Amino acid sequence: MFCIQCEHTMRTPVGNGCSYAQGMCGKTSEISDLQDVLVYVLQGVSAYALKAREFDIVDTEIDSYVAKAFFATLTNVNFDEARIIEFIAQAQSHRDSLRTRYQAAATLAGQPVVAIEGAAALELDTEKAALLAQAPNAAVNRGLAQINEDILGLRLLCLYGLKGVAAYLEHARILEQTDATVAADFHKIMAFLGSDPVDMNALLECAMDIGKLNYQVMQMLDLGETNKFGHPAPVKVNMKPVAGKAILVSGHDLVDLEHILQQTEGKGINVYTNGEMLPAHGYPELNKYPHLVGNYGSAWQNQQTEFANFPGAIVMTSNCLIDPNVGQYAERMFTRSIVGWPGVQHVEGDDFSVVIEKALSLDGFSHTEIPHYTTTGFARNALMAAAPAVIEQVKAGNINHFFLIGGCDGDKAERSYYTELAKSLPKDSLLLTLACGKFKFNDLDFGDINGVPRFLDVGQCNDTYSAIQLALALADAFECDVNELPLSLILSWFEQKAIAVLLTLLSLGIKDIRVGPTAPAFLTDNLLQALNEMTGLKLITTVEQDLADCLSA
Ligand code: FS2
Ligand code: SF4
Repeated sequence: MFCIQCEHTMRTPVGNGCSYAQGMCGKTSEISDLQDVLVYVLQGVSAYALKAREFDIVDTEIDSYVAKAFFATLTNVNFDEARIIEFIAQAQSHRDSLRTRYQAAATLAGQPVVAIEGAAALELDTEKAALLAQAPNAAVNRGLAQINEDILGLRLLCLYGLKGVAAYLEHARILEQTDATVAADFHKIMAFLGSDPVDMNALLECAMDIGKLNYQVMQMLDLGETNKFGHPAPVKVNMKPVAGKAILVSGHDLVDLEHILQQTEGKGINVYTNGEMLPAHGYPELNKYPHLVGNYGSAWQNQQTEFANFPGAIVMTSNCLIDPNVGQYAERMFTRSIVGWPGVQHVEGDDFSVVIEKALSLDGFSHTEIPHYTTTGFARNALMAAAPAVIEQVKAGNINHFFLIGGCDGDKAERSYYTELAKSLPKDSLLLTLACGKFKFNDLDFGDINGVPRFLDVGQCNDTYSAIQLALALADAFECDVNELPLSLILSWFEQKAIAVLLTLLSLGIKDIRVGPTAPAFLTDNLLQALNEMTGLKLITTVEQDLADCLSA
């Protein structure tokens, strides 16, 4: 086992990365190895998807499958060995199908048939032992003896960034947003990474291409969500329980939430959002359901206590899932889509009866607590509607700085930096936030500046797209470059969606981003220095120092 993809990876004096019997997330070495084999086989699928395209053979089902299966290997998504083995078998069959069709088309056209080496040539038995035997060849640090740590670091930056893109592609697909050009670009990068590249410049270029691709995918996702559920509008969300039977919906998939809301209508069940699902309240087509009563709990790392105390059924629609056996709620938890945990019931299709039955069989909340509210819904349209008032207040000298403090949450003590930072912001500044990192401060009252709320929750991690639109609009209004705006981006990262988002911001030329709580362990000091020289990317330091630097820039 060698996995170094998230911020919680093991860091030891003799080397970084989870490499023993189990990762910090609870992923066993066998699951980790099987996931490596899956990713390697998927790189082979992409290699043939690309070759097939030379003869206009495009299989959209396989395009979607590659992204979906890749998503299953993201941190805190799928811990179910049987499901990973099934993904590998399907991937092989898709690769073989594309290869056969490509070979037939090339032969028919009288062109030489190219046999692709590496990942694309791997023939696997689907027995677990045989798959595990292949793990050293498929490991993400394969061939380390032939390359230096900087090349490995760049390969991993690209691989993990692309994994984040794959997750957003799958979210977009569920919302009926697919794009043949985007799929081709995705396969191209996937196949390139499967070829074990060694050229530093090509890898750096690839990282920027991944960022640009992710921008397009976030745009597709934004379109899918707003087409289906309307444009988010600012809304107050109760963070406290209401008496009655209950279902908790966590993760990013708004379509699942809609199905649950539809199927629980009139059944006396209250539905709550959790974690990254909180921004769902801003969407008119979801907020219209009166039994969507609020949000329960905070970010993923608090699941084991918060879910244990939730007296209803729990649905994980996507990341982040952690061991449900610790809090003994596995029997009232349900996974969806790419999510999996052995022994937790997996719901396929759109029928949530089993979840509803479970919720009805449980006690629910016995009493209603005094409400406490947060506000969400400041996505693209709401931000654009607020922009004239914001610009007016900037011109009047009442708003002097914008902070984007967002990204992933986590349980490390040093993440209190983000709470302290939010509390310490000057009163003439606005705070934009997104993703689950907002739970570090979204229960605080930030007040307003002459009617403009100081706290603006833009949405989920993928709604970085909306924040970018606001930055571009402000730059346009003030006739300057985005980097000349009084705007500071201070990000927290944990998993691979955050890497994809970071690459997007870097590929757009956004400079001087701060990231924490620690640097990705797969990036060497050389790479961090190179990125700093290219983009000004730096690590967070102390609240006092960073604030002083941001305000004097
Ligand atoms: Fe939070 Fe976890 Fe959005 Fe990340 S719920 S860290 O995967 O995706 O953010
Ligand atoms: Fe370790 Fe993170 Fe990989 Fe889990 S996902 S094994 S915690 S690096």
